[in-house]
Amino acid sequence: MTAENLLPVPELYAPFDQADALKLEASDLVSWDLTPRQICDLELLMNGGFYPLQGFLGQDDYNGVVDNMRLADGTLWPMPITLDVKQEFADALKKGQKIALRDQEGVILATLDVSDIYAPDKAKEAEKVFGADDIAHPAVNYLHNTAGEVYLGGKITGIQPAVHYDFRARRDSPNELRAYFRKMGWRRVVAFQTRNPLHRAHQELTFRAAKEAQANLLIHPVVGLTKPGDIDHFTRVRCYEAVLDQYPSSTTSMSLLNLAMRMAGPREAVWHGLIRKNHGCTHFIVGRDHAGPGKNSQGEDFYGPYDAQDLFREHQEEMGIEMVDFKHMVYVQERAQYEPNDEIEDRDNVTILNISGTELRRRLNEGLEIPEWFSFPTVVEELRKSRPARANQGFTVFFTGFSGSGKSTIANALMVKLMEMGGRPVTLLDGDLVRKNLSSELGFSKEHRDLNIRRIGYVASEITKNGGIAICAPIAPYATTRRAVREDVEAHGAFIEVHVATSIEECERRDRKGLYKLAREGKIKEFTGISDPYDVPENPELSVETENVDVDNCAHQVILKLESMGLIKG
Ligand code: PPS
Repeated sequence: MTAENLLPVPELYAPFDQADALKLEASDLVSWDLTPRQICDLELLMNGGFYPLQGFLGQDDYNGVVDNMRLADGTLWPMPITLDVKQEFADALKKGQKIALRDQEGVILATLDVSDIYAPDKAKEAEKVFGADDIAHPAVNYLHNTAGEVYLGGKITGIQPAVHYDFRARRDSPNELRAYFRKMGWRRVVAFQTRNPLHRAHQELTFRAAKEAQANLLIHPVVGLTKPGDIDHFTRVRCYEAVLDQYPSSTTSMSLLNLAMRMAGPREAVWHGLIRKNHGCTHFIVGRDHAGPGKNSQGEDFYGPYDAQDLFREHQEEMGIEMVDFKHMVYVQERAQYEPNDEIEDRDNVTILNISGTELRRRLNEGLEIPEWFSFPTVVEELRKSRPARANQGFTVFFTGFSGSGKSTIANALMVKLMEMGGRPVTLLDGDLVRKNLSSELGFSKEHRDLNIRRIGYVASEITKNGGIAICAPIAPYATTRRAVREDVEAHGAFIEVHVATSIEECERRDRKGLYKLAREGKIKEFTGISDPYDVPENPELSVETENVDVDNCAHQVILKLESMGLIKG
């Protein structure tokens, strides 16, 4: 490996003395408010983390990357870095126009010279880049349900980096890291990518990887966007800081990477490698199921466990960064140490211990012991602070069903029962109440219904985050919107979807509010179940039948479900 890793990587910022003038000029341009994912991408474009990209991909580069992981000029690049926008925004643009890119507070971070405006084939992108057009994959779900319909491509001129107020001293651009390695005389550096807290096994394997590669170690965790449901980066960084003391001093460093992960397994591993090369690293640890997205909608893994290592190995020479393959470390009780699982020769005579990620979550959720051989007490303490046992966490019960199905009545009964138990504040976000207080300007088009449900989801996720119980009872007819709410809530606590499965015939027969009659007469348009769709929940946590069961019993079924999930104590 040459010392090329110590030289600066090109950045896309405007020269220092021109930035103010550019900013002034940019304030008159049409501007696009970047999404959180686009802000992460822009930061790495501007600071050279995505070198050799010069901006968001134009159509030829995009096609090349999707089809064969190469830019139009043949350069290896596995991930489409695209600026997705809404159709209306794109319709008002012309090729050759310059636009301003703003962060979520309205600060102008860069300008884009729009060279390409194109509609991607999203199904093809999903198949080729993520391996399947299946929205169980978080990036495919994002592609279809969050990303805009049109992509803009073109060169970026950076005006200022995105501002971060948290862990400022721990964030480094590629050139800042290169300068640090130069100063420390680190010519060989092995990077460890992670989106999870580090426990003893990780500490052991990273230390071994560094020894094996005769390199220094860079712990390089992702703090941009990771997989929905992951532990938040604030908690993780405090955990990493607690582990850093465990490495021999001055051999190891940590820096935070503001990357928006896609969970694309093999392609993601190659992408991670290129990003680490740009950050001055010479080696990169690739593990089993690197950046794996979990199971597909058939319950199978999206990628084979070693696909990422295979693809990386195939390209590592061209990439200029070497793979160190991750060993699966397990604890051998008799020798009180971690050892690579496949190197234990006397396995019939020793006790091999391991705690999986799922088992760890269970122990945290149930407040059970986490042994010292598994993790460091300081790490466990941090985790327990942010993830108390389930019985003390907030959660959301989300009722969905036709108008007049009994949602509100059951939700009210549930609220009273939970208030009788005490311990956590309970808030009811009933459909009618929300429409009066939060969504009074909205009607019943798909767009308005989605907005209404996203508002409910936002409030519920805030309540859940702060340890309360949110009970929601809207119709919520669209599965994709319910899924989005689930994701918002599950970042902070449990989400229990309850389908109030009263048939449309029964709701119409009851017609409590007289609305079905009006809907049949065409006096109310877009009425759910009559002249508007309802996606029946496929996998709700609970489905209650109201036709032969009374309200008290339905509410009790929910209580039993909550007990079985450990959310309330029996
Ligand atoms: S949605 O789709 O989730 O946004 O609906 P929601 O906010 O729960 O509001 C449903 C209540 O509004 C009344 N209503 C209608 N429902 C469905 N379709 C149409 N077009 C409509 N117009 C008015 C109806 O009384 C619903 O109350 P519930 O409590 O569900 O019976």
